[in-house]
Amino acid sequence: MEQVLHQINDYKKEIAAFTSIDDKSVEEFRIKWLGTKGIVKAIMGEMKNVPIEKKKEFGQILNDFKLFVENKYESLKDTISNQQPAPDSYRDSDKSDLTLPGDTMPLGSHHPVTLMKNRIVSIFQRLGFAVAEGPEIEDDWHNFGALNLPLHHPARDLQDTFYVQQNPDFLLRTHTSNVQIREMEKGKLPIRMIMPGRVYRNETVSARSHCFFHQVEGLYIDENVSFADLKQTLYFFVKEMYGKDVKVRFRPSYFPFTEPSAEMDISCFICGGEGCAICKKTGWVEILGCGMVHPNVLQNCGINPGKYTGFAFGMGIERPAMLKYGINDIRMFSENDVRFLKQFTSVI
Ligand code: 2NM
Repeated sequence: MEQVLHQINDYKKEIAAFTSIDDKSVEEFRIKWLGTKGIVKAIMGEMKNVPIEKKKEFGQILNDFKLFVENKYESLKDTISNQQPAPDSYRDSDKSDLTLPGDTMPLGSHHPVTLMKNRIVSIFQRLGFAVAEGPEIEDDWHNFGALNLPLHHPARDLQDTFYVQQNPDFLLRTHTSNVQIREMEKGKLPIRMIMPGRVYRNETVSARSHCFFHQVEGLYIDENVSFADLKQTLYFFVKEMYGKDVKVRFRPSYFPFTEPSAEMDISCFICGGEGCAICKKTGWVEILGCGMVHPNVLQNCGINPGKYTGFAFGMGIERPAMLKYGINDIRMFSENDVRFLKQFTSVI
């Protein structure tokens, strides 16, 4: 028993000297002293070896010891929970590894239609074209009338054009030419502008065509603008867009708003002109329509066709984007499937 009393005194010294730095060491303290296999439990076991007349005295000592350990444990817990968390990260610098790389930021991406539009627009900007935009809900005059489309032209048909149901004087523009008309009406000449934007056609949606898509149109009006200017401008565009080895051809065409009118093909950039599915074995791919602005259109916008001439052109954005990025269904562009969109991360 003498021995046990000595032991208890040694334990008390050890416990009194103990300090903790964190939750973990406090828990280790509890397990060591107060756990089910701990020292306090073991010492209590000594009671059975104590002679009956000493039990009261010894029991008191053991109880005191147990209380002593429990109080220490409670005060250790208090010290830890009273420790304030560091108010900011550099107070923590002894625990943080400042040489670690920072967290990566999630990157967004540009939509492939935006990517293609930006490529087209920036080529014309380098030639001095400014960018203009206009309304997608338009009146009949700016979408059709001013563009020399006769009243019963099939494009005006409900079959092809979305009219606003509550007020059929308004429609969803079928091309961005409405912006050209609005710029010409302002009467500030010369005009050298390109007009990118969304347009709407009442078509059955399929993998190849959609009821809305995007266009870039261009307009250049000044004194003495000729078809040669049109051709050289478009040659420059094709060279910048598709490379210097691509061949170009113009085919005569018809649009009510241009005279003469043409469609422009480039040698197939998939097969190089050998003939493939993209060019339908012709070796040529149509990329845009163009022409000299019809004198009636100039007149409609208050521009004197005896003094001024101009050229205009228009091209779609989705089809070249599909060819460039290998997209085989036009509906992908408007489904907003993140798995599709995030493939364009870091593309500029
Ligand atoms: C095209 C093709 C040819 C065009 C003409 C005009 C305007 F307003 F000046 F008359 N704007 N856009 C035009 C000409 C558009 O797209 C295939």
